[in-house]
Amino acid sequence: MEARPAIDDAALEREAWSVLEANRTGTATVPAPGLYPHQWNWDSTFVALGLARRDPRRAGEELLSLLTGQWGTGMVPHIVFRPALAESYFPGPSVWRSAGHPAAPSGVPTSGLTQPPMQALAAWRVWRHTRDTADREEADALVRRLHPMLAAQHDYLTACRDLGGGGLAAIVHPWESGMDDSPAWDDPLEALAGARDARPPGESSDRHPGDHHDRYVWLALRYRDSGYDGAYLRQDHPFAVEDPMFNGIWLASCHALAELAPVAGADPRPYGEAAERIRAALLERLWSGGAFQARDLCAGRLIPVCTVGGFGPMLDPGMPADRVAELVGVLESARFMGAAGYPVPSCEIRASRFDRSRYWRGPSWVNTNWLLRRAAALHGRDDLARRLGAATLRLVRQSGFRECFDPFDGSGRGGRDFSWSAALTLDLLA
Ligand code: 9YW
Repeated sequence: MEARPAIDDAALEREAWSVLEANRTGTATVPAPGLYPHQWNWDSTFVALGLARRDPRRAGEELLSLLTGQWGTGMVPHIVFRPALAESYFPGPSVWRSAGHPAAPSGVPTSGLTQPPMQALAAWRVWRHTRDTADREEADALVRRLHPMLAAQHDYLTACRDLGGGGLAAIVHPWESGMDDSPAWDDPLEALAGARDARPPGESSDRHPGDHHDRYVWLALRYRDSGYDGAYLRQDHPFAVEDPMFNGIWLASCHALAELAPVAGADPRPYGEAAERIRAALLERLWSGGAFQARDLCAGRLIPVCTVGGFGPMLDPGMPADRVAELVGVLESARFMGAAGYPVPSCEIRASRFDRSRYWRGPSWVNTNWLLRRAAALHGRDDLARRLGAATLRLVRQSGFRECFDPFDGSGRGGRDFSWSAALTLDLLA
């Protein structure tokens, strides 16, 4: 295992800023230049969340820059491409073909999928941290600019993604979860009939189990070939899953929109009502055996594997205390934190598909740790929040700003100099 010499807070902070400087391209921050050279949706939003207290202006620019990719439908794409590097990442703009689509922004190539809707949460945080300072007017002005775009994103999810008809948003591709290779998507992916090899020559398959990457591409092409059509998603698309993390984040963003609405001169009530509806739907549709699980709408059943995504609904301050207590029990048990030296494993350790080294199949991540720390604090679980923050700092001190980490020994996995690991560390150090 590669361990670094001890590093103090000041040095860690300097390193984090230099990663964010190196990964900056104009007004956007890319996740990790070699590996992911474009602007990714929730990556940028974690950068904004991490910088909200440290550099609110840059955080605001990051969000505005991401939203230049927003479609006329309100959908915020999961990748906004940098035209100069367009085909350096597969699948690039020539696969997504947003340029020919009437709802896509002109001159900004994007993917046709979305990612967890965290932007309102980030906008709220930027605003919250600047409202008592001299920059308050600037923060209010940012909210006035962002609010219509965030409202449109919210309306898109309500109108086009409630594929199960029960009040939750469905993801239509594993990439939309932000946790692409999670064991939670194995069964729905394996059930895809007719998926064929779509990998370009030379593309390695190490990143994904079996032929899942081929299936990702096949699924994306099917949706593209429908013209990114809403009716197609309802009637024919073979992957539709209600994910507790995606919906927990959506719920948290509804609360954020309710608080931001008056700043933008809008009515907060629809967002408060939406939050109530999503909470009720989460409890009715995804709660099972003391935890939240994802629902496979095509198979008509819950997916029986517990992942870090199952704690997403704790981001709702209104989640009933008895449910929070059960969730914290699972989180602290040997299924997750109790048996991990470096929490929080992305999949429960006892699952047959748990893999300590492979991305969302086991490793611990700075972004989900940060979200769970926030959720714990929201529910007055201060000791849990403190432990999550301290463990996350231990990971980056020991192994650097890696993409993810082995949950047992804390060694780094995936890309280096990863933006959200650096930005959220700055927030943890503040
Ligand atoms: C992909 C960029 C993205 C993240 C996801 C992570 C991975 C692979 O990288 O996805 O090709 O989109 O799973 O959360 O946004 O860092």
